[in-house]
Formats: sequence, C-alpha cells, structure tokens
Amino acid sequence: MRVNRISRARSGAAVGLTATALAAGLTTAAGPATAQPKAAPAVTWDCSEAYRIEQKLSTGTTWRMCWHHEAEAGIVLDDISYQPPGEAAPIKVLSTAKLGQIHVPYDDGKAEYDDLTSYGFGQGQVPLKADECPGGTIKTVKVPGTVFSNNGEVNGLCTTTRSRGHAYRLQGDTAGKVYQEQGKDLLVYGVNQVGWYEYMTEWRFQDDGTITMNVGATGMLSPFDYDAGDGRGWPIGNGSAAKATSHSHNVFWRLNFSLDGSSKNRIEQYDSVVSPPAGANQGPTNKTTRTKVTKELAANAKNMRWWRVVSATGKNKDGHARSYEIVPGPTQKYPGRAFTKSDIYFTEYKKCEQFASNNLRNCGAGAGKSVDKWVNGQTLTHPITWVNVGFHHIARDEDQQPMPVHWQGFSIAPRDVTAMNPLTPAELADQNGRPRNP
Ligand SMILES: [Cu+2]
Repeated sequence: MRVNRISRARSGAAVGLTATALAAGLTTAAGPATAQPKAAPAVTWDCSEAYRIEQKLSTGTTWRMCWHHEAEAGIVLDDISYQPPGEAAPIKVLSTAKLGQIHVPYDDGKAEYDDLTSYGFGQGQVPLKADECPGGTIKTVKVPGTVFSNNGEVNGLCTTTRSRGHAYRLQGDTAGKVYQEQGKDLLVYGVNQVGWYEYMTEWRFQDDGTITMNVGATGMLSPFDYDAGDGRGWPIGNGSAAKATSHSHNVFWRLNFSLDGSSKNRIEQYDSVVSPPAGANQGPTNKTTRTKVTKELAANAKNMRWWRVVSATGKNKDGHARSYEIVPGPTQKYPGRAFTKSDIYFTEYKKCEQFASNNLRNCGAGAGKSVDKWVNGQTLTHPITWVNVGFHHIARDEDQQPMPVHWQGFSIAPRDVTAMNPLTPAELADQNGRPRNP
C-alpha cells in the first residue's frame, strides 16, 4: 500500500489533472456544488419559522430540521435533512429523533427513576445564558408549567457551530500539495433539570453527514442518595462518613428514520468472524456476513457487529442504496431490567410506543409498557430504532461541586448516501471508483 502511494506521488498523470482543474477556474475552496451550479429547488417546511433550524456550514453542507417541545421528552427534532455540496436537494434522514427514556436505578435497590416519564424531564427545560451558546442563537421554548419563567417561555434551545478538526487529509500528487479540510458541525442542545441532576441533550450534525447524539449529566449528586458507612457506594468528602450511592444512567434514544422521505426502511445486521490462518504462508481470514432483519429484534452490540438502516427508495449517484450505519458508543449495560438487557431494539412503528420504559401512552390491554415487550415477531415495514447506552456512575471526589459533565451516546454515519466523500475537493471529484493505477 505504502509503496503504491509513494509511486503514485511520483507519477505525472495526476499533476496534469490538477492543472486542468485549475485551468477551469476551480480551486480547493470550491466544492462540486460550485463547479456545477444548478437552480436550487424550493425547500419545503412542515413547521413555522420559529421552529426551523437551518444551518449552512462554512464547508458547504446544509442541515435542516424542525423542532418542538414535549412535556416528557423535552426537545424533539423532526424532518431532519442533510444537503452536502453537490446535492441539488436536501436528503431526508429522520422524521423524528428524540430521547426515549433516562432510567436511573440505584445500586442498593432502593430507588429507581424513569426521568422522562416520572420526573418531569421535559418540564425541567432550563433557560440558557448567552455564554452557554457561544457564537449561536438561543431559541424560545414554550414549556407549559415551567418554574423558570412566569410566561411559560424558556430561552432554552441553543443552535451553534463548532470546528471539529480535520475532516480529511490527503498528501496530493503535486509536490507540496496537501488536500485537507477542517470539519464543521452544527450543534443543537438544551439542558433539562431533573432533581439534582442537569442533563445536557446534545445533537451534533457534522458536515460529512454524521449525526452524534449525546446526553451529558452534570449538576450535583443527590444529597438524599448517600448511604453513610454501610459499605455501599464511594466515600465522598473527608474520610468515609458520606458514601454516594452508585447508580446507572440508562439513556434511550428513539429514532424514526425516513431515508429519502420514506418510512419503509430496511434493517441489516453485519457480523465479521476472524479465523486463524489456513496454512503457513497465509494470514488470518475475516468473513463478513449480512443478515436481513425482517422482523422485530432485540440485539446486542458485539465485536465487529454493526447495523444499518437502508433506504427503500433512494440511491446515490453510483446506484447504491442509501443507508445510515448505527455506530454504537461505549456502554455499561445494566442487566437489571428486561428493557435494559439489549443494546438496540428495532420495533414496528406504533404511535403509542414512545418511551422505552414506563410508557405513558395507552397501547391497549396487554400491550406492555416497555420496549422489550414490543419485540414480538411483527414484520418490519416501518422500523423504529431504539438505542440503549448505559453509564454506571460510581461517584468520585471530583464529582463535586459542580459535577463535571459525563457523556454517553452514539452516532449514525452515512453509508453510500453520496457517491464519494461529500466534502471531496473539486480537483479530486473525478476520482470515484478504484484509484487509477499510476
Ligand atoms: Cu450519576
């Protein structure tokens, strides 16, 4: 590999290509969209202006979405679409993205909270100071019954942008030429106070199509969950008089995909198995298999296992079905309840199924109140994705005061949504497919 790259750097062919591109008036700063200007189709919105988020990042990608606020789930994002440079129209990704529950069981078995459905997570939307949303804007959220204002409004939703470092780097063919771009993200976040905790719910929309969702817990440790001197928990403060009771934060996200605007997405699971070398002159082999998930499923993350949600209708310019891959994050799964036993659930859409545990909606007699019960053999025609990420919180002295934010979450990443890297510079835009032999 390395040898090939060096020899390619010495070839003259690609230098000629660069010269042609420059002659055509293109520069690295100009993306493919600029190279072929087209009349942009009108963007349609399903929400009024106050509930729209539209951000064109400096690297050329535009993210659009609507948002609303719910009493339990807090901020909910709707109709999320992604339009990288070179795409004439927005590509729909999700019709809804929201938290599905924050379940907090304490290790002594004496307390167990469903923060969304029993402890007013949504109602605890707090006002943000301008400093908390650097370079961005804070939107007004209507929160019925809020204790944070007299008029039922909270300035609680920040949208801003942030640099994330290199989006890519490629040592070019011409001496001294480096293709590199610094990636930009749209951030959408708010804070919800639940008891002594303050949860930050952050959605990060990268210019390369990746979406990362994280919940960060901060605020302070609950002063009522200390078991002084009984051997449980971790000593906090001088000596060992006060022991903070350890507990888990099991965060669920509920994603309603709508790739290319259709709810009829397909689910696939991929597993790779590595086998030892077959002979003395051979290396280990790795065989990857695809399993089509056609019925509701509760599944676990595993080494070299991943899932993707595949568009039923849309293809990229290479003729490949568009999809989004689910990229699990680190998790400390809590096996104490049936609904926390799996890392991911795919259920058939049902409007009443809104919360992973302690579901408040009426789904009829015997329907069950948690996501594990909804995996009961239905064929998936409109799959809902539930992702469970756990964090076992054994408090430490540094958790006071205030408690540093501890984050948990995961990403979804585009797979074949565009035919190439959506941020490909103009000079490399024709390099789609097997790299040319130097
Ligand atoms: Cu905690």
